[in-house]
Amino acid sequence: MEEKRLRIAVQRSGRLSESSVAILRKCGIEFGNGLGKLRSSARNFPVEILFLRDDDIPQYVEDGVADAGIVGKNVVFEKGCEVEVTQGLGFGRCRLSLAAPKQFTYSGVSDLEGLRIATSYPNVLSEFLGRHGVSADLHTISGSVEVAPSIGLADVVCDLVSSGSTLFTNGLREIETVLESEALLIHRRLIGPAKQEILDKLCFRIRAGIEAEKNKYVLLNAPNDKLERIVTLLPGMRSPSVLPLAESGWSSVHSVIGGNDFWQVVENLKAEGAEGILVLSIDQMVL
Ligand code: PRT
Ligand code: ZN
Repeated sequence: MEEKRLRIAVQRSGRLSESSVAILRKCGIEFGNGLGKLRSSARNFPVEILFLRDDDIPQYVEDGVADAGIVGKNVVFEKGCEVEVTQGLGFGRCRLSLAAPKQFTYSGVSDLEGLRIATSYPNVLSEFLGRHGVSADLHTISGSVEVAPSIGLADVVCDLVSSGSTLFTNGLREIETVLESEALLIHRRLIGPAKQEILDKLCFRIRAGIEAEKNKYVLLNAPNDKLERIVTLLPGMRSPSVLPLAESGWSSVHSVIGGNDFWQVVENLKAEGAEGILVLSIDQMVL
């Protein structure tokens, strides 16, 4: 009999831990925070959360110890495990980049031919160099890759970068992006129908949360003679809702706008005569 509980592995302690727990909680799943524990069963949804080291997650998912997991694309690609990518989660963004001492002159990947490159990502890097027909001498080290050039261990490094400050403080300059990464939800290849159903429900909720974060809900009042212009500024999901106000000659307009450019839209609305503009965050958005 197939167990009717989906086991999801998340990073126990590290950069992805907080956001992994937060995205599951945002799906309405209630569970303990795993402090000092390896696993936690949800109280109101058929999932069990396993708290593990991120490097182990792809293998555990391939082996079926976990049915699904949340882990960086960089780790999934490096491990090369037989798992399916369910969807990108939009957090934990970083890039795996090649970086060289500031004085290094770089004009293209072929300049790396024969150089010593220190990295914790030998598989992703080999694949990248192979694709560019370049062979280099890779040194696999597990941490503090950025110090390798200054201690004479390597000419160039290939490491994860987010703000770039680690490279900068070590006198290194980013020269090439090897992989753009974010946290991924992954799942095992052969997942039974009961677990697939739970996974589908989970994905539905995750997508509603991600979509909601990309948008804002806007409400405003407008004199009826300005409505036509104002409505053209607000595409909405289908089209904006327009409701009459108690005061004659005025309407209330409700719509959804993209979260990135909402300031520009608000300024345009105000310029066209909108008043009492409210911009609200959206919790979930089901399209
Ligand atoms: O203990 P465990 O094995 O579970 O964790 P870990 O130490 O291996 O991983 P952790 O928690 O450091 O990172 C987990 C995941 O977060 C990574 O696999 C990436 O997918 C993602 N991530 C996002 C990052 C970064 N941003 C990041 N900046 N992982 C590491 N870094 C490091 C990078 O290695 C470098 O040392 O941060 C430094 C660079 O940061 P900037 O901001 O100075 O550029
Ligand atoms: Zn790790």
